[in-house]
Amino acid sequence: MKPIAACRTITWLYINLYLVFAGSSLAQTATPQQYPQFPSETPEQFHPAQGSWDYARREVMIPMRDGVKLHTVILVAKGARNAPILFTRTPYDANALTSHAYSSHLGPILWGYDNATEVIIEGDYIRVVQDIRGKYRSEGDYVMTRPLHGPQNPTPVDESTDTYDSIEWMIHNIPETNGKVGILGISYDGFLPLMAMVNPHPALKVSVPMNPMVDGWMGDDWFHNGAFRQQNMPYIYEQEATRRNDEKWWTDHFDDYDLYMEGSAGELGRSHGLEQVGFWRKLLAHPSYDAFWQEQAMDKILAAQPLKVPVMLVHSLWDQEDIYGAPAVYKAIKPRDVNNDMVFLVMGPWHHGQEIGDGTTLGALNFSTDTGLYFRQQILRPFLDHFLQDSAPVLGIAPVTAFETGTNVWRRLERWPAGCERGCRLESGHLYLAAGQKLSFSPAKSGDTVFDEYVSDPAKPVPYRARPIQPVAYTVGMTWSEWLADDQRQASGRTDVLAFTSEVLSEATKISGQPIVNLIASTSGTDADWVVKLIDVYPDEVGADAKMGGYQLMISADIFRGRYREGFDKPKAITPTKPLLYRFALPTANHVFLPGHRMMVQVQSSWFPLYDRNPQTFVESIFWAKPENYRKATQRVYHAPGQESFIELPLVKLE
Ligand code: PG9
Repeated sequence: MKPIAACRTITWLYINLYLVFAGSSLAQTATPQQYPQFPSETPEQFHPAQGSWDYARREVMIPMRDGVKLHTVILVAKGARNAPILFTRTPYDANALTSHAYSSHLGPILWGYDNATEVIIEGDYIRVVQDIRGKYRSEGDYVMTRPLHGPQNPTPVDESTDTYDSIEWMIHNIPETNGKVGILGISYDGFLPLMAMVNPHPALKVSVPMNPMVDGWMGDDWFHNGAFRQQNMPYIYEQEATRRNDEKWWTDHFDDYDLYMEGSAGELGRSHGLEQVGFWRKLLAHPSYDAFWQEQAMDKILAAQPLKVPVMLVHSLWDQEDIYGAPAVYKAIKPRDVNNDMVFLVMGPWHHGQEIGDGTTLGALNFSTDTGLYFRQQILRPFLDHFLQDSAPVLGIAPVTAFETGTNVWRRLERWPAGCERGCRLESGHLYLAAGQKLSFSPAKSGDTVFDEYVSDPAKPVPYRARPIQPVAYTVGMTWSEWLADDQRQASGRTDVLAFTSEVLSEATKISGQPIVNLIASTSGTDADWVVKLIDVYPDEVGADAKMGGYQLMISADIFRGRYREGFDKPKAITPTKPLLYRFALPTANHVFLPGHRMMVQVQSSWFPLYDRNPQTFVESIFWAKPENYRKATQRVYHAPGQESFIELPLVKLE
């Protein structure tokens, strides 16, 4: 809105006050001054001359059913006809996702996050990327992973209706399309293709949720089994403080370990003004698995929906952000896929989203081949082409394509979990945490020592990776994405970590599926966290790759907050010193422990600062634990007859 002439002086005064008191960023949002006799050299709107480009770029505002308009970028290769649409919806800036290079060619433009570039270019797809409501150039209100209309969302609109309305508009307003739409995306943008499967538009022919956020409490971004992932606080801050993420989190520490030692997560949030943003207030109000979380868990929602759209769920075996989501949705909806031709699963040796980039290495691991490129060319492209191209080429991909780590080969499987294509079966095997910090497939004997113990001190929590600890970030030099593949030797030598180790394996031991922890443990406190890590210990010398000598590679690991032992919605104090069963599932693995390697299980009571510290004294909400609540505790892990701690392994046996 332009200021009327009489108000000019006052407006100018205010602008100067803004500049003085609030910093220059506010000046950008102030009403621009107009000097007709000396006009701005910047046009109201700039239109790039696209004549030399090999594609057309259109930016449109697509109206939703409630009148809100969503900013949408449409990229169409010149000469395209009857082309299917690959659609991504995002809270991460549609312009940034479609402007990665200064080029007149579509390929370089599409490099990066969410863009399976080879697939789009070679398949002549129309690429559409949209800002979801409330973010960047779209109108409307933003709500974190906006729940479906219902008890958690009283409005008539949600990500499902917005997808429907957008597709309806696209098939009628993009003349080059064949009217078939596929939706794909990673993480938050992978949650959105799941939302698209609820009351889907008939033109939606396929959905590809990659590393989707599915259940924020159970095992994805916000909590794991009740332990809060506090290093995501900067994400919440930047994502919700402003529409365009231009307000940045700050820290006075180089090492995140020091930052999060300052106090509880609640206090840290308060010191940063985080309570101004709605999602943080909701997190503070819902530390347990109550209706707020249960009613927006996408696996539960989709299990109750008819299955109408073929879906390819893409999972990363070392996903440091959403390791729960894709396998959970597969488990929830697979029973509806009676002909085994609608629900596909791909699992690769990747960190979060790595399938879209170079998949040759992950931290120290080297797979000797680009597993990301293989996924895009041999799995994703045939899948999309089959369902979206008018020529509908033969599908040719297996219902499950799983990379087997250790042996480093792709397996084509009929279902998940399944040990192999044929000639084997899955069998549960108990791997016992035994006396003398040994691991064994035989149960405890009388005469064995009853327990091992350690002191967990919240004043010196176990770092989840070697210090200094970097923030959760993807900028140059940041290695957050690799942390699940870090060498665990940095933890195994600590006095507050128990490391149970097997003999050297004489034959290959393969697991496919989720290991289940059965820990019999006690604490001298009234609350405790239990971190259990299943590790592959490499031989001391690895001829082919010397740096892997003695490497301790996590295969499957997670944290469990003890107060939820009797139910995730029922936090309860733990009876001190009483041995109790803690039973929980670890993330999906598909791994072969090779001969010459050893298995290891590490147990510890903190994974800091990724997870907030358990004060080890029961308090109503750990978000608000006071300094005096943080106390040392003696933790015991039992391994006596009748009190055996073990991990149920999904062992693959040859028939
Ligand atoms: N893991 C990120 C996220 C997903 C959903 C909610 C919040 C964060 C992401 O990479 O998008």
